[in-house]
Amino acid sequence: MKTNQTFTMIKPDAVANGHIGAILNKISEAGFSIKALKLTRLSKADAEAFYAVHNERPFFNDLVSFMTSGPIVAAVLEKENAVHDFRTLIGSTNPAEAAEGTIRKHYATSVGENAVHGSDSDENAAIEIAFHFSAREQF
Ligand code: IDP
Ligand code: MG
Repeated sequence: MKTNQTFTMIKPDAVANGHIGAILNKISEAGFSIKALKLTRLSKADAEAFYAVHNERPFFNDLVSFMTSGPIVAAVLEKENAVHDFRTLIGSTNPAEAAEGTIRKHYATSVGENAVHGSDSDENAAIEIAFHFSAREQF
């Protein structure tokens, strides 16, 4: 399994608020290279499958409806210790608890509408990358 890649989405809130460029810039400045990238939109079935681990949580329906509310940017990012370092770069799930300088501190509006996704393990990064990108879309 690769340990130098992670998967991210710029979520519908950040896309709608015009933050795609600023967030990609922050990602590049932090030393990640982009190995795959697309503007796309999740269907309800896509969002339910992607977040299946949360399907018993009280916020699940809100999460699926938010994640399907508009386009997202999906990307594969590469760097040493990609999963860990990207979680540090995005900050806590709740932007009120996110550290200064993190993407969520700057661009998230609430714990639900929190601007970006980042994989939480190498295993999930591989699953999430395969969910969104075919082999020929990855460089
Ligand atoms: P993460 O995105 O930081 O890994 P998770 O706990 O995996 O956070 O939750 C997945 C997503 O579900 C969050 O990014 C957020 O959009 C949403 N979410 C998590 N907790 C809550 C909550 O308490 N209320 C509303 N939405 C939540
Ligand atoms: Mg998570």
